[in-house]
Amino acid sequence: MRLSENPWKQRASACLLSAVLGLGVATVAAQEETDHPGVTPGEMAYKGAPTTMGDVQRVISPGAPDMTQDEYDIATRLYFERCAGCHGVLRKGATGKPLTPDITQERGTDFLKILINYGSPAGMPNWGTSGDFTDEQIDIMARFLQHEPPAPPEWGMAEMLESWEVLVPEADRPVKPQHDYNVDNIFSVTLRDSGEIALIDGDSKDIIAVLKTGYAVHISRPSHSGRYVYTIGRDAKIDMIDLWMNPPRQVATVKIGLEARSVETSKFPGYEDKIAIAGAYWPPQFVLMDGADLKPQKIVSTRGMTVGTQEYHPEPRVAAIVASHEHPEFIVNVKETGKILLVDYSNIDALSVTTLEAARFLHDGGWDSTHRYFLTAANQSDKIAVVDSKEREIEALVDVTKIPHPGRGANLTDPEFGPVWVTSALGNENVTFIGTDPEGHPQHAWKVVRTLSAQGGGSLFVKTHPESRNLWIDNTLHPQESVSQSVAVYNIDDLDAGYEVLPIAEWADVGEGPARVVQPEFNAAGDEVWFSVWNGMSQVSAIVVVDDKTRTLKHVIKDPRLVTPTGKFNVYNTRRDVY
Ligand code: DHE
Repeated sequence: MRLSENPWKQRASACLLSAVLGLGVATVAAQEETDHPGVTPGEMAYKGAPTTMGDVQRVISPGAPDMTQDEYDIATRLYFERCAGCHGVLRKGATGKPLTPDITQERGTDFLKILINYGSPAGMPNWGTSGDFTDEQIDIMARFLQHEPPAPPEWGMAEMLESWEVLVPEADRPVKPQHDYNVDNIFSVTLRDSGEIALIDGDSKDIIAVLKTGYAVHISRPSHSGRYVYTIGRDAKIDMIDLWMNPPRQVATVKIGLEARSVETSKFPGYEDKIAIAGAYWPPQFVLMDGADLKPQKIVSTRGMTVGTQEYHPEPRVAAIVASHEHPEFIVNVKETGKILLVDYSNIDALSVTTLEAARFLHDGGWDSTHRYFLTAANQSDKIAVVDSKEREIEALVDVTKIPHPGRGANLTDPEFGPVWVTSALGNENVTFIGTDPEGHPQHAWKVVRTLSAQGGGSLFVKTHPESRNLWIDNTLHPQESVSQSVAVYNIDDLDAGYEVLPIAEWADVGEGPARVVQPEFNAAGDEVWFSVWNGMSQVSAIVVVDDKTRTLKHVIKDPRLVTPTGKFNVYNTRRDVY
């Protein structure tokens, strides 16, 4: 399956009906003239790639309007493709409001139709007046939402084992690299819409291999040794790639659910490369696997109570996962419950999981420079949770501004405040510095010590490197082209001087298309920074390599095989958590 031709047209799950509850018709009608009030097309494309969920069992609910089977199938598909990302597969509410029959039946078909048609200022797109949904689709959707939500199938051990394949057994793999590439400087690049990754040699900038992987791979994580790369598709398919083979290729694969975003491998001394973990969006669970061949060992459900109000949530999705350097543990973010799990893998048969209470809608995050503290965004709570991985406790919950989105964040030494970890934000232009040195700078630890401005909101990723004096900030989802197609860069030694803007997409010269610039990533030496110029599927995309010291263009990688590149993962920096 392929994603739509143009990711910016996908209007995916952008909080459809997020303001259904409580909005009057007059307010709605007032929005008629604007296209997708409150949400940029970039944000919509970001929030919801079509899901890969399969068929579901039809549920007919008392009190809900009639539907034919065909209508039900259309509505189910539309809902999973466009709404589930915000409202949840089971419609219990995620970052969008709940849409369960007790609420929707009270509103009624006509009210729901108007809201779907016109949208709302709170972020619900005007699906009808924008031309995305036909009148018929709106009518079907308004009736569908009044029925109990259908649940996609579960995915347990039997299904995992069925999908599990060892393509090259460990005994048949090479005992040393079969090529001369510098493995540590290989980049694994997500080719989002073609269901592939590209392995690019960081030294020559040549494409070493393009491999078919899961659907719209989300991230790549190398094993601790750097020999293997694990990729996770949005369809929850993991591919394990042996970088020592010539050319590198998959040696094992398994599907751990129907939707997923995270994969990681063990890093604690004595367990390097031994255990892999992946987290699913659906079913809500994580699974531990053999690091050498992905054989699934233990599945753990994340269904349970939320922090704070302690309400049951039926689909808490697994977001970022990192491997602890202090204990044989994985640190697992559970989005909807706001809990962070410490999963001790030293005895998988008597698995011990410690639950830390953070804040709701945990998303992405990364380590401080000492690799003791894990800082992670609770993005709808506008907080950064800090986990002390040594003491195995929450160290702090730091208030930040609207929708922090760090990726893994950036570590640098602030001239005034000492070691800090930095995040940018989706919701505003703030680039927030948080002190991370409780020993040397206790007065600044876990406080926002500095706030810089990026070019605007819509930023997804920041990056620096211990060898660099620059802090790079993208603005991928900014509505203005001149901003989303360029990056801002600050001099770490003179932060007050403001930022310089580099026209990355212009340098790539890719012709027509949104050409959004996304995710700075350094090479192993820390003297080059790579950016993806992310265009539509039938348009030209590119990777732009910038000389970090001079901030000048060094190289443009353009190749018909580079379809919609987004995330790039340098083997050395990713396996060593350098950022
Ligand atoms: Fe991501 C990381 C989820 C949309 C590019 N993204 C992550 C992580 C999660 C996540 C949970 C952390 C993984 C980890 O560290 O273990 N992303 C989601 C979504 O739920 C969301 C909002 C919508 C969706 O349906 O997937 C989403 N993400 C996107 C995009 O549209 C991006 C920009 C392009 C793409 O490839 O799809 C995108 N996400 C990335 C990248 C990372 C990431 C490049 C890793 C950053 C890093 O430096 O580690």
